[in-house]
Amino acid sequence: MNKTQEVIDKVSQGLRISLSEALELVKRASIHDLGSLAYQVRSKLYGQQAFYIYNQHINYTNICQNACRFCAYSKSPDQDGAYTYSIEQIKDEVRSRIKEPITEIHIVGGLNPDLPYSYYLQLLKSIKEIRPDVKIKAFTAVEIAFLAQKYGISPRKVLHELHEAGLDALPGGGAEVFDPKLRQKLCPEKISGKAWLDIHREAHKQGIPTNCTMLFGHIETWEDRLNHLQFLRDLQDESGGFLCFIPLPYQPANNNLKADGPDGLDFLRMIAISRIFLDNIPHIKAYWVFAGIKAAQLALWYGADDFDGTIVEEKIGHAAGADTPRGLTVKALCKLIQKAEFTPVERDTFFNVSP
Ligand code: V47
Ligand code: SF4
Repeated sequence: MNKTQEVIDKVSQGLRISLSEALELVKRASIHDLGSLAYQVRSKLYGQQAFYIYNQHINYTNICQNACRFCAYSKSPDQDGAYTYSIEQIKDEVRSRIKEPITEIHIVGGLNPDLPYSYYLQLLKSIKEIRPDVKIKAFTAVEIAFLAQKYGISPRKVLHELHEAGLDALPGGGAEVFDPKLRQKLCPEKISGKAWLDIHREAHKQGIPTNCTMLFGHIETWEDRLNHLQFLRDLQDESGGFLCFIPLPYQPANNNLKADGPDGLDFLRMIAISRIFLDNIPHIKAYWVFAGIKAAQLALWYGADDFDGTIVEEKIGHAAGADTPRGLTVKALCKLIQKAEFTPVERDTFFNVSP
């Protein structure tokens, strides 16, 4: 039996594969074999269910002291289009959709040195006053590290205080690719991969679940991608706090990184190997905003089980050229999932499904 078939058999038997076996699969298995294997794994877990969430995105500021080369969203304070929402403006955003049955508000922003620490606590508290039942998934590990460093508080205390103020989960952004040499080229000012992992480990310790991501399809190799996944799998073995992995396809417009972004087959291979390799992370998200709606539908057949949500209104991917809508209605989202021959199932932030 050839080596690729041995690895396929191992996965079919529900066994964990090593990094070198995963490399063998992505490099040698046909897209059909890889997809059908990942589909087998996802359907053992969830059958034909595909999850979605009724959510709202708020990007509170685009002012950022970092200048990641792939980022088209960040601005310096004096640049045209730079903005920061006041707490009142955030409250208005939340109130403007109060009649909709939103269950999650997803909040991320740039590293704006002019915002006081109290802004972050107030933001969470104000939202919870208006919508006590909503879950808030906010602030990437990069924002947590920024607050800790700027205000001389440990990341542990920052997480604890934000949690007390209403934070329910952390989104997975800021992970990019963990390899230090690549990070130096992509985002030299950003916290290291180790620091990103340490903050997620600490969040998990405090009972705050988190998501994880990888930005792919730019200058990295398959070896870099799988090393990144290995770090995530190892931390999950230790702490168990990751809910979902989101491979983020690089969007190439309006930024300083000269790369094309992944094509459709590369995207599907990435989704499939994520489902196969990350055997301890419950969910794999096909983030339709970055992937494109049609590729996200296909991804459900290649190992993904989550479609994210209604969003309204995404700014980070769209600044970098994403040509998807800025949001979708629940009706449209469900129709897309059904047309892909899956059953839409609404979930909350923690992937609980209402009976
Ligand atoms: O951290 C920035 C990435 C992330 C580009 O946790 C880019 O449920 C592609 O993390 N092309 C933010 N990606 C988005 C994110 C996310 C999105 C949806 C759901 C969740 C979740 C998390 O976007 C950033 C960065 O890695 N990003 N620029 C770009 N040009
Ligand atoms: Fe700032 Fe995040 Fe953009 Fe990097 S990716 S420049 S940290 S907003």
